[in-house]
Amino acid sequence: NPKYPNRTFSSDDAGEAHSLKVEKVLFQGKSDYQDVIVFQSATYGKVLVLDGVIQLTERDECAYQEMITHLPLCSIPNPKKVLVIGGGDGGVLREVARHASVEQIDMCEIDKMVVDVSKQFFPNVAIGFEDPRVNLVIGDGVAFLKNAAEGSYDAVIVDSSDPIGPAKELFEKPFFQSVARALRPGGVVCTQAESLWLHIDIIEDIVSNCREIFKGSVNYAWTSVPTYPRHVSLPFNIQSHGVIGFMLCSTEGPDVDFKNPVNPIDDSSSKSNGPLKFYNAEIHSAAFCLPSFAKKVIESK
Ligand code: AAT
Repeated sequence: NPKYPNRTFSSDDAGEAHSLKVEKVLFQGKSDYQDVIVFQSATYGKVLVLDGVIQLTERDECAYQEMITHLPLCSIPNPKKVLVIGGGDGGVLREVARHASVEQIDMCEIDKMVVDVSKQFFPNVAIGFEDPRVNLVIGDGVAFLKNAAEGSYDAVIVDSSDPIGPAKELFEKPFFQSVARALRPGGVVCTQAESLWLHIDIIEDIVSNCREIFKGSVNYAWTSVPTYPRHVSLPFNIQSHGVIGFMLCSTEGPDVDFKNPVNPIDDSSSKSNGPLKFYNAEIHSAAFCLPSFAKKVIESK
């Protein structure tokens, strides 16, 4: 990656490895945008891999999908209109659907193959597509947001892959500007924001862009997802790292205090979508506590 010359996005030179054993490759395809693989792992169930990067495993997807969704949606009262960028597996939709106040869920995912593969191999994740409030658009999230009506969303969730390949622009300033434009005053965004341990320079860039653009509050949160965010070269070396972060920002308007959730989930959808496995109010607040080395970088921006 020319922008971050010291960052390794390949497993070959990472200098460390936490591995998953591949039992069987179940699907291998090439879409217009990326290589798509599904394999059966020995200990994490089925795994979805895009361009050599783990996107989800059956065992730990709950941590990521619940946190990226409920950190923003539990931070504002009565979210009604929600936009999801990426997230073609449907897991974030499944989580948004737990919020009874939500009336409309738009999703813009670039790659139809991800949606199809998820429906075929990950029915407990793709169940999110069955909610009648969902409108799925297959297209580029950058273009979708450029054309979105101003002030139209209460929350935008950017469930995107890493800043190489089709998701590159989702980490850049013009994209954040169009997110801010599409949000109502006091609206919130939550974006996938890499690992404190591996990508502090990328995080630093994202934070400084967000501080310029979002005039409400700007926060970084993180959680543990054992299989993130590392890379795969079959048949060996399924590497993971264990930590993933989120950028949470609000636009100017009613104050949003992300650290103190105001909108607990009335989990009436748990019958169809299964119970929450990871998220709770304590872990919500705890996610914003940063290690000292990260505080220095993030709070000085
Ligand atoms: N919930 C699963 C986790 C993901 S999925 C990321 C999704 O973003 C993929 O389906 C990919 O096709 C989609 N995507 C990538 N670029 C774009 C774009 N420009 N517009 C719309 N969708 C896009 C993320 C896992 C994070 C892994 C951390 N290393």
